Amino acid sequence: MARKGGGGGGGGGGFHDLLPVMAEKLGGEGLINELCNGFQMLMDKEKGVITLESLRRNSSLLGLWDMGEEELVSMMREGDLDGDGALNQMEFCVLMFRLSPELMEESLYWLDDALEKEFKAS
Ligand SMILES: [Ca+2]
Repeated sequence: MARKGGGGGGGGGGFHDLLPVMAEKLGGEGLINELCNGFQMLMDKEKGVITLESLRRNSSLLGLWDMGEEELVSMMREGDLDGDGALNQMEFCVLMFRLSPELMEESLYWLDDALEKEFKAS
């Protein structure tokens, strides 16, 4: 009934498609909060960052994150801006926005601001 056809074809769907919908519903700030909640759910509780292992373990908890090992690995690689092998909250949020170009446009102001703070802080 609610099963989607699957069967190859398009570019994957999944959480990519969800972001613009969420953005509309929640507005910019609300979405950012949602993303950060996502981070909390996916992170390694002890380390306070998302590792490949915590991502693998927790992504299934979210249900909608229907991603294979390869996608997880490439997501980590793409998101890890400072190359320490883990995603911190900022890297995670930036990655989410990068994965959703539509949303990105609307949120550039926020990203700029956040990145500026991040770079100044480090
Ligand atoms: Ca990192």
